[in-house]
Amino acid sequence: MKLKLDQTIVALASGTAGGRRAVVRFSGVQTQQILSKLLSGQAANDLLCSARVTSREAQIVLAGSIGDVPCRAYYWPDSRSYTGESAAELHLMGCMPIVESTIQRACELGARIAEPGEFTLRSFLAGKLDLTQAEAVLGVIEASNQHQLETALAQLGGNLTRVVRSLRQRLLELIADLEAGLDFVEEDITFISLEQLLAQICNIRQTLDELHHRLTTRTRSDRLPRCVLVGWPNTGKSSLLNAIVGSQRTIVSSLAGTTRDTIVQRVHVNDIEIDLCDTAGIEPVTDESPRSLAQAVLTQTLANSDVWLICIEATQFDGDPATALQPFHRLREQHAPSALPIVVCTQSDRLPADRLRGLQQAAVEGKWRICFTNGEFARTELVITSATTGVGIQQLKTVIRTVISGNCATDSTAFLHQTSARCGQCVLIAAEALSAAEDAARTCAGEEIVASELRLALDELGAIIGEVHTEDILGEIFSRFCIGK
Ligand SMILES: Nc1nc2c(ncn2[C@@H]2O[C@H](COP(=O)(O)OP(=O)(O)O)[C@@H](O)[C@H]2O)c(=O)[nH]1
Ligand SMILES: [Mg+2]
Repeated sequence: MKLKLDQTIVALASGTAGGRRAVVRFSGVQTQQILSKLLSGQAANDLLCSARVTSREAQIVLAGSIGDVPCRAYYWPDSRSYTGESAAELHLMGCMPIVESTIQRACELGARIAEPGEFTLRSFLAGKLDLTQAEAVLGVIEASNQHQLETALAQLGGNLTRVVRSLRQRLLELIADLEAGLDFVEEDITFISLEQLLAQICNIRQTLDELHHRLTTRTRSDRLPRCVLVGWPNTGKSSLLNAIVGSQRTIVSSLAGTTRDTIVQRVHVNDIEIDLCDTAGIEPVTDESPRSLAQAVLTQTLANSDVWLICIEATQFDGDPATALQPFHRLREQHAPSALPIVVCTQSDRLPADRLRGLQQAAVEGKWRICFTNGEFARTELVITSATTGVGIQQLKTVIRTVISGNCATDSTAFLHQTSARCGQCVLIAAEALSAAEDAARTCAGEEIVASELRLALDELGAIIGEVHTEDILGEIFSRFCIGK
């Protein structure tokens, strides 16, 4: 991406699908000059006058026309605009031939068509937004549900910026102390003691670790938490989905192998939305039949899910929990080691009363609270349900909600997937640099070495917000925008 900031750019900023109004956006040094030639009559004069009397207004609004077509012009004469330079918007009738001829005329008068994301790029370069906020602008544009919009707005509001800026400030102060010490090495003045230095490094390192955890938290913020029903054929997975949804969404049958494709249904569990997936039952088929293909689809769904509802039919609960869960344990290790398991007993209405009581007792005692991987306890209660009577359905929703809120990012602390993917590595390198700085300080390797490791961490954090950037990074981020944004 070439940065041609001396040129004035123009583009349609509203949709091309045709609305009542269209917005043509301008930015650059020639904005006022081009606009005054585009507008006819009094509006053009007013614009010239307002520009001559260097305006105290951040925004000037003019009613005018382009040829015979009435329009409204919003003009920002100076750096107080979104892009940090002279900028304008023409609000016209939403008629594409009028819009196109206006843009063409603007180009004849010296503007050029903006590249994708170029308005936001100029805003970034003018210091109005940092990179994480620029990505959030894209997140807002692309948001397709309330959850995504809230995540993008929180990031636009600076939830990541604030953490990174404060970390950089602390690093800068530390580096300043170290370098001041180096300047006065002859005089033997100490600006920071070794204990203070180690304590500060350790403190910053902790914040970085927390940030890394937030950036890589299980639920990727660009989609809803995903919950999959997994179990042997005929355990009642499809019936359970229907019971949770409250309608006949997926086919139920006593014939094993009825469900083949993954069925995804968006549902509310208490106050949040999730994607609930019904899948084929696990079965060992190796031929080329559709049932075998269904197993491949199942594997993919399992790998992409945050929560596994492990469905076991009520009459199968006699044996040892560890043995019953062993196959699921293996599957999870293989496909989704970080998925959160919840054990669900299905068809509980089929149990005689005494056996049901025994199972309820086992649930209360936590007998089915199983350790899944490497000592990491999946703190999951056994939830006893029946799709037929509706028993346990509300409890299951509550457990899903609790598991998700305990382990997945909420909107205000989550970051956009694009940002997390870009920044996770920077935070990791910064944390490693801090460890190296700590080692260097402990072994008295020299304050220059400690300072150079801290500078490395500083640069990595700078890359997150864009204080340190390359054209490649900018090109990658801004080329994903549409023209006009
Ligand atoms: N009594 C009883 N039968 C159920 C219940 N849930 C499912 N079934 C029956 O079990 C069979 C398999 O159900 P289905 O939901 O298709 O199981 P899937 O193969 O795991 O999706 C069907 O005949 C259902 O009517 C339940 O809660 N109680
Ligand atoms: Mg089914």
